[in-house]
Amino acid sequence: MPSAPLGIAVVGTGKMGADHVRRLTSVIGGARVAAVADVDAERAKDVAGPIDGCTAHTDPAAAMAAPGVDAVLIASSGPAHESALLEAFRRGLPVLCEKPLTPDPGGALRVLEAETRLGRRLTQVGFMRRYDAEYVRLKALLDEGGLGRPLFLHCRHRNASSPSFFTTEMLIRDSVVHEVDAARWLLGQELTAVQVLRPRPSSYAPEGLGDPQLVLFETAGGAVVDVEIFVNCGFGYEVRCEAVCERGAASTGAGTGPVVRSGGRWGGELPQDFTARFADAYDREVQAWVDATRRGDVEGPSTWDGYMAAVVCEAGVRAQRSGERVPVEPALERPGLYA
Ligand code: ISE
Repeated sequence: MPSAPLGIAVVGTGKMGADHVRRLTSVIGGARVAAVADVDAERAKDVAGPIDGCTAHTDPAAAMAAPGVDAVLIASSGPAHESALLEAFRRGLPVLCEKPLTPDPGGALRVLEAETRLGRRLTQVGFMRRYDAEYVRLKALLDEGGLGRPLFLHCRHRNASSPSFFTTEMLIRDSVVHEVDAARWLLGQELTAVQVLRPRPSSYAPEGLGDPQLVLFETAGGAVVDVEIFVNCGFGYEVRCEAVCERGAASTGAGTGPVVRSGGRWGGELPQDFTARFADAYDREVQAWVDATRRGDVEGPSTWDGYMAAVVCEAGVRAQRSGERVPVEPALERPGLYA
């Protein structure tokens, strides 16, 4: 492995980007933040300021062209990912791109085609649950086969509250996209059809937001995946997944942290958001990306995984609108690059 740290351009310095800058500078090894870009020039300057030799930009291409940049971490909003990815490809820079790869399958397909034309993988998609200790253990249990064939995945995905810009379709494209990737990865099967049931929205949901919803997926191997998505549950950040198989069941997210006694109450504590619940997973994900990139490798969730997630979510949004069962129809088969 080269001794010089990997110089990274971080594109997008909002909540997730700023958290990754903190992680790259003070948690993980082998990396330095060489440049940052954000549409908000002041925010970019504030983030770059304390970091030695880090330059601040508003244009992602300028950050990628800055001195000392070897790789790119994209953490801007989903709709901005496609152009940043294509720019990184033009420069031959390896990328860690936050989920979703792109919110729409059309954009994801263009990214997939561009990477396929290059003939080599440059992208790892930031599906961090694949790096969470409990999910890794669940995956190992399912792969070992002792529990038998999976029949159901029962998933719950709850956020204390949603940001002001959140829309009903983002419940699928921005939130359930995690379960889409986790289910494909845990089961090793594609999702083939989707339906969405919508109860009367919570009176605590922002005006016009269809929250919560129940999303049901069928899989190629005959399993069923149900996801309760509830982005204004009010009480905390809770992500659970229970696999029910022919000979047993196993779950993540049981909340086995410290038991607190305080204020006349007894019980566990809930994290309030994903940066806290998945902090270790993000650390492992980014360290794995930096290590692989320094070795000249590309690992982890691929552009194909990002494309398939976008295709499934598109079917999910159509099911959300129509109330019908919608088949998942990718435009192509998995290219050899992603075998
Ligand atoms: C957010 O963008 C995330 O990725 C979180 O993990 C998810 O829980 C949340 O619903 C999304 O909005």
